[in-house]
Amino acid sequence: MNCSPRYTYKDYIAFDRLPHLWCSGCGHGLILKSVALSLSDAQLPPDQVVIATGIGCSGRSGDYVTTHKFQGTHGRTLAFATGIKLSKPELTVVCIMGDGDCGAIGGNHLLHAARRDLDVVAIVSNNLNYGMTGGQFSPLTPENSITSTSRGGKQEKNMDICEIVRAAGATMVARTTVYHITQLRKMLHTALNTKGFTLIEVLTPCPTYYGRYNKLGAAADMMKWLRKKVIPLKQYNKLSAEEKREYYWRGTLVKNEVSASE
Ligand SMILES: Cc1ncc(C[n+]2csc(CCOP(=O)(O)OP(=O)(O)O)c2C)c(N)n1
Ligand code: SF4
Repeated sequence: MNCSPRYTYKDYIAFDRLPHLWCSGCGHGLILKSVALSLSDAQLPPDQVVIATGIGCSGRSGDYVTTHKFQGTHGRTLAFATGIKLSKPELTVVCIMGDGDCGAIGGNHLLHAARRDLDVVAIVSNNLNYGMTGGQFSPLTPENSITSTSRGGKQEKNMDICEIVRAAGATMVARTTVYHITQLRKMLHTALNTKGFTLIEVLTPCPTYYGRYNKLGAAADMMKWLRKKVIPLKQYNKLSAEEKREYYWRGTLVKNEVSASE
């Protein structure tokens, strides 16, 4: 008997569209490969999957897949994804959005997608700024960060997109980073087997803008920065309020439903 999987991650990547347009050291490709790996883990036929993206560097992810794809207008991806899922419930819908796309202009759609708790996997590629338009700050940019629109440090408070989506009623909410790539693959696999709305926030480097403006070094240094800065949820919960301002948690914040794989 042949036990090898029918679909490998390569079946979901459009190799004829490469090379991609992302800068060297950008994390968006790692997120895309993790999505492809998790689709192969779930053995989903490419023609049963829709990758829906927004506008931004992360929004170009759909250019490099063999699945169905849809690129919505800036911030509106989840509204389109809702329509796709309602009209074709048999399809697996995965949205890939930037922190600006999903957290700023698309914030209202995010709230209502979570509230409707539709069976959609939403990934926020949080590179802490607007990459495509030149490194402006987004609601998810940490306080005091240097960006092209906060030359003296961002004065506004950071927004915790996971807490917001939890309050809105999502079935699953999780956060990790591209450094913790095995955790990301497992989270995606769980999300694909979960009925209801899932949000996975993935912290990822933008060495070209956020890293350069904040003197975080080259891409490899930014990966070490993610390793240090993003700690397990249990460890984070033991910190004082003051210490928490310096770190992100990673792990699963909410998982309301038993997944098919568990
Ligand atoms: C309605 C509208 N407003 C503004 C823009 C300009 N715009 C294009 S991409 C982008 C932000 C991209 O940042 P993010 O979503 O964080 O993705 P990244 O490029 O960092 O992956 C903006 C403001 C647009 N395309 N459409
Ligand atoms: S500008 Fe930033 S987010 Fe955009 S491709 Fe380059 S490194 Fe990636």
